[in-house]
Amino acid sequence: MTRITKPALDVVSIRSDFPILEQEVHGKPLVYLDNAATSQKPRPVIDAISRFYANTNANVHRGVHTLSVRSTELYEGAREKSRAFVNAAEAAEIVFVRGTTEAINLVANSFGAARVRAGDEVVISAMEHHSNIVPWQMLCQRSGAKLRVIPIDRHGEIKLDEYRKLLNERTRIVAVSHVSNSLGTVNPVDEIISLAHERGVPVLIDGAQAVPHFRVDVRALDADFYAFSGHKMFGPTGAGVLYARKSLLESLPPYQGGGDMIASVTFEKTTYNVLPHRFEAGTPDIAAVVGLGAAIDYVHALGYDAIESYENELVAYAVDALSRVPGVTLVGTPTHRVGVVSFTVEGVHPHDAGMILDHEGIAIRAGHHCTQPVMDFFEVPATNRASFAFYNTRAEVDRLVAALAKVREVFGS
Ligand code: C6P
Repeated sequence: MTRITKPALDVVSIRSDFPILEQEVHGKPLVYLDNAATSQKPRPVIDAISRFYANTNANVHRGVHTLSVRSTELYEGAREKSRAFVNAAEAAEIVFVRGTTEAINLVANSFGAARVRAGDEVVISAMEHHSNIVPWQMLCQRSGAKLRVIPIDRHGEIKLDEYRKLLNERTRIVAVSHVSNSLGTVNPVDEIISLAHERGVPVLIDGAQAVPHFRVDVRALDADFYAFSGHKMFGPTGAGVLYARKSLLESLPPYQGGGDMIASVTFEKTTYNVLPHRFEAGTPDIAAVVGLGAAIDYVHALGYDAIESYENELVAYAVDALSRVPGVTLVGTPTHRVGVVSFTVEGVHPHDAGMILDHEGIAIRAGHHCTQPVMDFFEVPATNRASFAFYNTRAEVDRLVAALAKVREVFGS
């Protein structure tokens, strides 16, 4: 008889990989619940970066000398890891960028210049991060196109019926988040993509808050563009990925000009490098890309099945515990949620709550989370946001809940 064992995470041992988690803040053990802003980095990632600078540092794609060859191997090795990570067909479809913001700006500029004209329409959703609003707004201002916004409901979910109605012969691109950073909603991106494709419209998915929590397969999704940041998935700041379908990428003009993106340059004419280098002008953040490769290895070693089942339980526990705290109201109650729980505390501004929690050693984010339209929709100036990673524990949720009692005590609410 085969026994199916539930994948488990050894969280005590995982936590020992993250040196930063060992410290105290204001005399209390740190509870880090701001993972959606940036995650912490495990020792193998920190070591990969310092090893790179200690042993290998040289520019990529430029030198015949040994260090440059090694550096290029590490950099291109990370590209192959990134390809496998999202199951892209070819490494040429992986463009290294600084992060999700740069990835979206790249597409809005390059795809925008090639394909978006006055009278055309760009569709986004009402729960987008500013990074997936402003670049499209700027494109619309430049081109005379119109920004159309899919509304959300009171649970914080996209209204698919309204989305269907927005798609038309003028739609040039759809850009939506896989997971909302302020509500935690997991959007039905497969359906969003297939509805757009029925009309021949390409789709960009902002995966910044997805890849830290579950496996993404760009081919199974049939995504045209998929963007994510390394620093939210246990890698360093400074390196992220734009996945772009090769046939699309081939048809797009370069985003920035400079070294490494060219094949030949004269004062009369420049010809461009092959993919993906055509979209990587200038010296990249090589060490960060190497660190991203190490982060991918780390996540693979834990396994997404184990990560998902652990986090699902943890976040369900947090939702339940927080919703029982008197005076606490959850903002966003989606059916399918990962990573994030936003809430308000009656009579207490989120910034004040955030400061008191900090004194208890608890790091959460308080603010609009770069999603001001979401705050407007829920008619709140800001929220408190606890965001989780696989190294967080139920005991930390309990600490948060206990500290919220203190918040209410201080404010007499
Ligand atoms: N959200 C947060 O605290 P960058 O800054 O380029 O790595 O990622 C931008 C970005 C894009 N999309 C989503 C869904 C995001 O959550 C973020 C970053 C952080 O929620 C910082 S504002």
